Amino acid sequence: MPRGVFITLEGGEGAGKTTLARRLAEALALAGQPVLRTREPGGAPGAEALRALLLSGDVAWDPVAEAMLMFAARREHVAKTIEPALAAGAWVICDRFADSTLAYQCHGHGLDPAVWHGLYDVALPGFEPDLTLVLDLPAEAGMARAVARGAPDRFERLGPEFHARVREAFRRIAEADPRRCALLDALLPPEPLYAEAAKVLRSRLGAPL
Ligand code: Z5A
Repeated sequence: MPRGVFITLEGGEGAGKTTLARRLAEALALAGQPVLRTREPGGAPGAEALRALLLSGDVAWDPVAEAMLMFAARREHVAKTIEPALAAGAWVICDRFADSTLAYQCHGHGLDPAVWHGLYDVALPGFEPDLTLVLDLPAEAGMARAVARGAPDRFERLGPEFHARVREAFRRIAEADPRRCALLDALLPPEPLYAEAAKVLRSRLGAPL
């Protein structure tokens, strides 16, 4: 059984990661490729418990503690869900991964990137995605989508400057690692965006799309 492929989707809120992940997973499954769709924080029982603490709890986390919890959830997710699926030959499509911690906790909230590197080395030595699709969306467009969804509160709480820093961080992550990353224009409507993503999966991974 050949090992599967690990694909991550990254970008700001409302960029369309969930929509694209669903579309890619459906197309791969239709083509006969076993596929697992998952997301972070979460994706394994312990990691989902940490997600509830991180996203719904009312703790104002210390930034280092928050990053440690993100990586604790991530290690649990990789060990219990992602690695077993890859070993069984599935293609794993993951909505957010370690780049989100770099973009949000470091570039968004000001955590020293050295902490991110240290936690990565401890939690996931030698492990990284085969491909990362970075969905690039201006912060104002993300806000407009949040309003259209009727849930602008979380977006507004962090403020436009925070979202602009996060967007810039994702762009820099993609530029710094073009072998792993592909930057996609998330202003495209869902089907053209899927077509662009499918082109990348075909050319880089030989996906049957
Ligand atoms: N976080 C962190 O700080 N550190 C970390 O390490 C990790 C996460 C892993 C997770 O939130 C939060 O955790 C997140 C970062 C932080 N936010 N904060 N604060 P989540 O899991 O609840 O949600 P999200 O990851 O931010 O996703 P989202 O806001 O749901 O957006 P999305 O998945 O990218 O978009 P979507 O759900 O596919 O679409 C959003 C809307 O736009 C929806 O109405 C769609 O119909 C519409 N849409 C989708 N695609 C398109 C296109 N192409 N054109 C037009 N409209 C579209």
